[in-house]
Amino acid sequence: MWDPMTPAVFGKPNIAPKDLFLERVADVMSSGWLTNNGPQVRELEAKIAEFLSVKHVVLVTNATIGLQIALRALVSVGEVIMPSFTFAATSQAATWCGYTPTFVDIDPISQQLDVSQIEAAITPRTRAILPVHMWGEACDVRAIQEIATRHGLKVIYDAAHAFGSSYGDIPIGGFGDAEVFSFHATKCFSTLEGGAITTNCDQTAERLRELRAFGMTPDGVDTTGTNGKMSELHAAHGLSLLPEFPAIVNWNNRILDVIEASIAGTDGLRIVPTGYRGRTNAHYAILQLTRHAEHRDALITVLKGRGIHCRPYFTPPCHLHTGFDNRSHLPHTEFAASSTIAIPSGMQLSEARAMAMCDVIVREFKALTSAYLTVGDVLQRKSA
Ligand code: T4K
Repeated sequence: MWDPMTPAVFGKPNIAPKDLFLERVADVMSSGWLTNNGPQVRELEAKIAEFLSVKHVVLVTNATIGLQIALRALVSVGEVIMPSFTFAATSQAATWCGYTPTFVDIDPISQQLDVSQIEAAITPRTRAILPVHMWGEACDVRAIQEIATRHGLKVIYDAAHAFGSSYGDIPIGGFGDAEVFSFHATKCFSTLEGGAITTNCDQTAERLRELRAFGMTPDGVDTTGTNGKMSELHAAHGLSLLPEFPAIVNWNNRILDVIEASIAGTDGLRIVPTGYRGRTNAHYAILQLTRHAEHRDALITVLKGRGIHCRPYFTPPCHLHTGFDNRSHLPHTEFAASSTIAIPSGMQLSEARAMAMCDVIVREFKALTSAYLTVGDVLQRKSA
């Protein structure tokens, strides 16, 4: 039985054990070294590099700044191919630095950039591909790299959702020219605000470190620099949470299995599939109304009243944001943006609570939509 008095919230942070965190906070405060590539930042960079089996980790203030720094380090100004079905940060990182996004539609099943559409979007001004490991699932990295190599393009992955996920057995972090993780409070692994750029290239790493700190180089100051440094207190949270992270991922996967099994078989609903290209951190449970999508927002409101706090994503999709040429039509993106709901998942749920939550979701969906049968529904029922 679902208890609405004990709500579940999409985006509930994974918080480090208080005693470990406060111990580190005390160390930082008494050390007198608070930011500017301090010891906590360097320790977290080294530990993440080992965890992801990647050569270089450059911690930054957040993934948005991380994407900007990675673009500036690797890509000359021009067009960047990316999905429109993503958080605003992906396209804003590019436009803020003067790049022009070229939006490509998604595959309707995975909700990831449709790789088969990349080549048609390449023009003489295209400089890079910026795919998103959507919902923590690895992109088709081999196919993307093959296209990029053939056309001389850089690849920067928006890996904001994908810390701890893998492509086969290979951790996300070492693909393309660089990958950018978000460690925002709502992410699977968090430094409250924060992010990391990862790369296996020594030269790129050096450039990323320079641009993160005002573009200061041994020869002078580069005007494309910014301040993207992570503070010691943010890194301290990450260091205190990292030992817990494998257990979090295991539990997330268990809960996502329960949610998938509980929703499966409900006509008109599905959980967006993950885990088919490798293991994911299973941080997101993404519900989609495959039919009756016009009731998405009503369903979110009803569920909120039942203590299940959800969030519609990504509405509006990037190509419809103010300032873009929003005459282009990306049908799968637009349908996903009107039909997708991020539901609570992970550490806040027991298996029994996950099942009870899904019962409520299914019941409320059926109650909302049964009053609105389409001709197709009626014919289907008659023939059943
Ligand atoms: N690329 C992609 C693909 C991304 O998804 C993101 C960020 C980025 C790049 C950029 O990363 P950062 O620059 O942020 O590092 C949230 C996050 O703020 C954002 O980081 C994240 N993606 C996005 C998917 O979700 P909002 O606008 O949905 O956040 P908000 O405030 O509505 O919170 C979402 C839910 O989390 C709510 O139900 C409440 C809950 N929550 C939130 C916070 C902040 C808590 O329970 N506690 C909290 O402290 O963007």
